[in-house]
Amino acid sequence: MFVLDVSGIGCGSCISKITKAIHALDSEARVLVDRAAGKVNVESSENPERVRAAVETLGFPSKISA
Ligand SMILES: [Cu+2]
Repeated sequence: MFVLDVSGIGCGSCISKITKAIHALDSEARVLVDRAAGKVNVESSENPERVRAAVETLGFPSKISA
């Protein structure tokens, strides 16, 4: 599992966009978005950097949480 710090998650629609983008990379991924904390927990064998880039492409500045 890895965690992304994601800015600008404003509403449920943002959450579903982010979730869909991650599922496009790995349909089996488990995605848990904590909107208040700006954290996206991802359980996936996909490369974290690829997932981060996919989320950022949607317009949400993202970094891999240390
Ligand atoms: Cu939104």
